[in-house]
Amino acid sequence: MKIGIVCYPTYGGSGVVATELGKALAKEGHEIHFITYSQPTRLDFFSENLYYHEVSVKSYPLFDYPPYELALASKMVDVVEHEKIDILHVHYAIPHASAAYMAKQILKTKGIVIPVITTLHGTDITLVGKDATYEPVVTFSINQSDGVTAVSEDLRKDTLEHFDITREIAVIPNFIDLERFKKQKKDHFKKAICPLDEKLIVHTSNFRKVKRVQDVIDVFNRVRKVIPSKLLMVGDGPERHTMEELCRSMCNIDDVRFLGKLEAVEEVLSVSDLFLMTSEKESFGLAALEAMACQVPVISTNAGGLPELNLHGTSGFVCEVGDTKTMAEHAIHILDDANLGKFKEGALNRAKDFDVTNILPLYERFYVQTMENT
Ligand code: GMT
Repeated sequence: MKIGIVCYPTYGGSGVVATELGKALAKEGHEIHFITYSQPTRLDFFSENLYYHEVSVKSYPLFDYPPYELALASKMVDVVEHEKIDILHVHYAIPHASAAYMAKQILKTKGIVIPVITTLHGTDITLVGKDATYEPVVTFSINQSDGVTAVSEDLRKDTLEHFDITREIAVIPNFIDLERFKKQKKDHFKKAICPLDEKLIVHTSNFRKVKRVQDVIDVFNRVRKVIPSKLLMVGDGPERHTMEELCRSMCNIDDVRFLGKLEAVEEVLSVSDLFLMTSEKESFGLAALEAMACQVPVISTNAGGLPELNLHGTSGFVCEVGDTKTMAEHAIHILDDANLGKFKEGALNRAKDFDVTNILPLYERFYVQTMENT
């Protein structure tokens, strides 16, 4: 198949999923055309089946807000027409689904029928999309898509509850490449961070308010009083500075390191003992899955789709949002040498359920079905 993939090219989870999906489909022999405004972060190599079409937005003194959506729709029309694309798959509803609708209508006037699949990722529904600013357009463009998928059952339910949806939404969960995300031997790295054999706790996110990073620090603070441990904070975002200040006032700053954005996050995960995901909303929790694949147990909240991923008592523990006391108690239990091995194994076994080789065929089947029905 020739598949056009539209996504955000940045570090965000939806862009990562879209890029990894394109890469995996290309390996299977499909021709993949990424359409976005800059080179997707994880698309930094050559493959004969991968193409990248850049959307450039012309500015003009009249435009306070350059119309990206129009430039994107025009680019979709151009790529579908000239590359003979079979299907368009857009990730994150805003504004990709409505731009795809417009492209589809334009292509129709040229006698070209292009099926459109929209994958909902989370904040496009749970935060941004629900707002009256975008809700009518989101509802319309979901209903006009030829196929719609959500990355968890919870996100599917949430979408049906809050939007007037007249079509089916299939659940295709996110996935992981276990060839890349696996425990690597990085003992020298562990020694450098934990010279006294402390336990290593890690958090990765985009440091937005929705991640409740202050809870990560609170949990760490409780744990380190019982078990000698260190905390690594990976990623960057609007809350990072405030969180660094909070660490200074709450903990021994030598015990916490902020690493910023990391390309090879699996190297850090390889030496970690516990991953904390304290979000108040999380449709899936890809970062937690990456940790599990590297044999790192997870303490997460029960927000959104997290309980569908993290199995309470097996791959880690699931707690109420904000209940840092219980999170810390579970963390101390996991980090006990008598329990750690069992939880590491549980985390890896759970990750295997989301191996790309299990999930990719679900997307391929969905493409074929959607093309047949369009
Ligand atoms: O987590 C974020 O804030 C980024 C966001 C995105 O849209 O890129 O992630 C969402 O999509 C990911 C990939 O499907 C999911 O793993 C994340 O759980 C989801 N984030 C939220 O729902 C907050």
